[in-house]
Amino acid sequence: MKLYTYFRSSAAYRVRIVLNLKGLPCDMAPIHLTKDGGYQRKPEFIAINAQMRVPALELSSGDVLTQSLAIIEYLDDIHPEPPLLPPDALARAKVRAIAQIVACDIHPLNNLLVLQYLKRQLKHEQAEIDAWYHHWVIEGFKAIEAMMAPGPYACGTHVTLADVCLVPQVFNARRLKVPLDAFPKIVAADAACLKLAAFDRARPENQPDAE
Ligand SMILES: N[C@@H](CCC(=O)N[C@@H](CS)C(=O)NCC(=O)O)C(=O)O
Repeated sequence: MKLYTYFRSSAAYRVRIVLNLKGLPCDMAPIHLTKDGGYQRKPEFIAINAQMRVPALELSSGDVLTQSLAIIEYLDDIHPEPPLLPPDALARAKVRAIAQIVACDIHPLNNLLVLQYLKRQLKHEQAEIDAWYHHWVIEGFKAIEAMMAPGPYACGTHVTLADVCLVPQVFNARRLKVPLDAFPKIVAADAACLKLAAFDRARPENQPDAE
């Protein structure tokens, strides 16, 4: 398999964690999202993902999957061990709710494309863009903090999809200097996850394209 990735992309980071958790070998194909106008906009990559985003996962069959949650669900279907969701339906819904706060509510408002649009098209000042970013992370993290189970991980004693989504979002929040003091459970779950080799190897700074 080949993962089209960018070291700082939190959506690609989610997929890297899952590949590692499941012990799946995968070549990394870095797509630089900012250099030369962004390699995601070059015709070679548009042929891979018409949405011009990472991650995209090329399977050995030649099929290409896009959207991190769809990729992760596919990997979990094909390689069920270790599972990313608990067996019980109620517990599964709780895990998915945290994952979706990150993937559907926080990240789409704060990803690079949106921040660039605020700056380039709508001409907002950097301070306003930073305030936008902080606001949406803090709103989402407040809810997640209230929903989290006693640890060590986001939903209890096993790593789940909630952790897979949360850890990259915490990385991003730290990079953009969002204060995390009000979120001790999130900070603790992030630290617990990063002690695991699967999470550590997926970190942006441990990628071949890290800058
Ligand atoms: N919902 C998508 C989001 C993918 C996404 O927005 N990726 C960002 C990087 S985190 C990207 O490729 N942005 C392209 C750009 O900034 O032009 C997913 O979960 O895969």
